[in-house]
Amino acid sequence: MVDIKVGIIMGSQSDWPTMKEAADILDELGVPYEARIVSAHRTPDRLWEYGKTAVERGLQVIIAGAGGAAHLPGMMASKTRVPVIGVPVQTKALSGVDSLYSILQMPRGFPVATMAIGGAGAKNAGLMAAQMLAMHDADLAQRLDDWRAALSASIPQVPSND
Ligand code: RP5
Repeated sequence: MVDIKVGIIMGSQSDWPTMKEAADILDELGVPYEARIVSAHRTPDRLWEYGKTAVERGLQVIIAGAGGAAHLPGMMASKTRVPVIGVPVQTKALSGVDSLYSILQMPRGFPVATMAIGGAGAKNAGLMAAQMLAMHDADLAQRLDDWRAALSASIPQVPSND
């Protein structure tokens, strides 16, 4: 059975195109994960159950994305000591600043590691989760080092006019 250490959760199906960026980079790095829709407002019992069982199920990091009144990452952080990385999903009305502030401004005692708004934040959340797991996984650490070196090598020194 595959050992799943990363949970990707999101408030709505509409968050998936953003959160898929986290899933894609984890795929690229060979990190197994699960993806679930867990809404703080629409499915609070599902949220509670997910948080209550996260440690015993072996999760080591949770990536939580939500938009608007984005309570999911903070509520998940209140329910489990598994580290939560929050991804503010870009919204139409307020461009994701609402999501950012909702996720970022946690009270003392219940931290959420908050990423940038949108796809860049989701991709960085996947990378951050992989980096956390790489602390105790030498093969993954090597894959991450290779990935980072390839990204650096892809950046030209001289700007192009094309
Ligand atoms: C939040 O409300 C979700 O995380 C989503 O970003 C936003 C809108 O949800 P839908 O109305 O598209 O389902 O709970």
